[in-house]
Amino acid sequence: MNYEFIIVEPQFQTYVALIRLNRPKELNALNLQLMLELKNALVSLDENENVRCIIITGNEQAFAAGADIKQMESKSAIDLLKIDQFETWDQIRKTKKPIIAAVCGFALGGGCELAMTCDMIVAGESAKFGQPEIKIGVMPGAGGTQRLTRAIGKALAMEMVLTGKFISAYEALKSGLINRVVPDDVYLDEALKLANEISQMSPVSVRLAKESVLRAFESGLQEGLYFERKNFYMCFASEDQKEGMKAFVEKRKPDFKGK
Ligand code: DAK
Repeated sequence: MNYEFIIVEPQFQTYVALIRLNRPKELNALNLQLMLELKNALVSLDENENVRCIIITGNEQAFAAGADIKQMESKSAIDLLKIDQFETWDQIRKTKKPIIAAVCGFALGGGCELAMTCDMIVAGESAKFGQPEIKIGVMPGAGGTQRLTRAIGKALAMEMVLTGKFISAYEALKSGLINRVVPDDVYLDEALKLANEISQMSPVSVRLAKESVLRAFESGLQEGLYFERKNFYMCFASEDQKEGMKAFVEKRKPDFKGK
């Protein structure tokens, strides 16, 4: 597929695909076409049996500085309703394979929301996270008030959303928003290491475990526990479960086939 605003490498490394947001002059501002391309790429990588983990990244200046304000500026509420961008954003959330956001520079507004919609975040030291929509007279619209609050708690989320202040990579790490901070020149390598580690596991159990963690994040405890139990039983319908446990007993490395 031909993309204008993203670069996709389905076999960046064995089992690991890379999507690079690529509007560098606009700090990777997320216009409608970029989001559509991202959605299409994720659907295609999700179906690709040679992909087990996906990394989304930007460049050293920006992961993404938000939705494209120039494109949004003149829109009415009814225009937005008709465009129905939520369908595109929801697809990111629905991706079955794990997605790691490798963030350097700005992750603001929709950029921060995109990173939070991914499953894990690896950041370079210069990363800055923020929901500055309040400064342009709106508020987060792609999950920012919900995901940020659940990830870092009410106090800091409220301050960020109401003042638009940015937090550094280290503050983001301390508050539980991200998984790790590394020097800028190795943030992608570090994300890749994590992706490689996950890719060694059974794709079946990775898929079911991801769904279950998301359910914990997105629902009440009781509902989450029932969901987890169902998916736990389902692991036992896979050959990978037999192989994984057999390999443990036989003291060898498992050979997972995704079946
Ligand atoms: N949109 C469009 N262009 C942007 C942009 C953005 N978000 N951010 C930066 N740019 C452009 C700048 O206009 C500039 O373009 P030229 O003037 O050169 O043509 C170029 O990128 C470089 O930016 P600066 O010159 O401003 O660079 P600085 O280093 O001085 O400042 C900055 C960097 C990141 C602090 C600054 O650019 C900035 O404040 N940018 C805006 C950040 C922001 O407010 N982000 C939130 C946008 S609102 C939804 C889904 C998502 C959303 C809403 C709804 N639905 C599903 C319905 C999300 C909304 C948002 O994200």
